[in-house]
Amino acid sequence: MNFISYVFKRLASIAFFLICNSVSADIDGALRVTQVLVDPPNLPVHDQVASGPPKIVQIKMIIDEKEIEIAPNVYIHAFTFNGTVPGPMIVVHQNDYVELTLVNPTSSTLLHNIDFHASTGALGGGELTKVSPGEEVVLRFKATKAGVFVYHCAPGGPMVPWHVVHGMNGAIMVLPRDGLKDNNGNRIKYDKAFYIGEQDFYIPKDSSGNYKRYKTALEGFADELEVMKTLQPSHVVFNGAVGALTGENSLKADVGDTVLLIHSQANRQTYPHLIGGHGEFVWERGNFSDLPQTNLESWIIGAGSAGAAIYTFKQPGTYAYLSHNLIEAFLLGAVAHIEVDGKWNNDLMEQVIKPTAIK
Ligand SMILES: [Cu+2]
Repeated sequence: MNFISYVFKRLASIAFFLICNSVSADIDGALRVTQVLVDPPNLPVHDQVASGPPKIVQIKMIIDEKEIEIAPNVYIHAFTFNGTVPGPMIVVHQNDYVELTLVNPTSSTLLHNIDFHASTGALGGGELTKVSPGEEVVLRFKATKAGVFVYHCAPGGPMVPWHVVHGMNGAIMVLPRDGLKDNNGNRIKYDKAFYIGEQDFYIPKDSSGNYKRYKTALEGFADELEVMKTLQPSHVVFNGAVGALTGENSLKADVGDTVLLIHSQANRQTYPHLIGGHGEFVWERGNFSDLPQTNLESWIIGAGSAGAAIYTFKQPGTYAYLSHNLIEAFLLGAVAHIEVDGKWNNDLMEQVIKPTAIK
């Protein structure tokens, strides 16, 4: 009995060894970890400084075609990674491997894929990740460049901009293995990080001037292409809808918090500005290999890229973080609020005399 049990245990351990090796030995035995993706503006749990050698970071994204309300009574059949606009932020360290399982459920109507600007080769993975409804695919790429980068769907031809302006984009942050550095090369730690994904929408209007609502995404295709070709978005919003990051949905911080704000725009240029604060350290084009710029009043995120800015809050209050194309911020929706708690510093600002009648 003991002998049978011994043989059984040996066989089980050999089988276990083979299974483990068949999974982990494909990249020099790199450790596999699973990253649980979360909805923006939050980032997944992550270390700011890498521990150990490069890992294989496994993630899973499920494509979700769903109608969303982007402003009161304005709807679009969004194409999403994991159900949100933008898709989830991925966080890895330089030279980690990103291993994505991309699932296009049978409930979908269209083919989708993913182009990672952080990757090298084969249309950013776009050529290797085309999945029709009912299919899934696994792509692995090495994140060799440190920075923040856009990813987006790119199925080909006019479908590329059409899918992108239906919300099918997101971002990945590839941190230097030893963390972020300031302009003197000293380590910066952030207390909080938020992901703001800016989205331009092009919603057609009917002859009465009301926004049109379609039964299916494809029904709106021809109308939407005409609006898209004007290059004049009907809405420019943060995180999928007007007001997604204001009021009850405001971001929260305390005086003294060092906050990392990552901002992506997959389709056009934008100009982030923090009213009442500054971009103390800014990677305007998202490249963490270069030293950051300092103390910017506003900064430029190029079309098809992400940028990152760090600010340590010094005063309490409600800060507006917006596109300083103020028409887009105040009339089209590109604004977020950050509510900051703490003690007011009169040395930095004080109302010396309240408004009174002119003497
Ligand atoms: Cu798509």
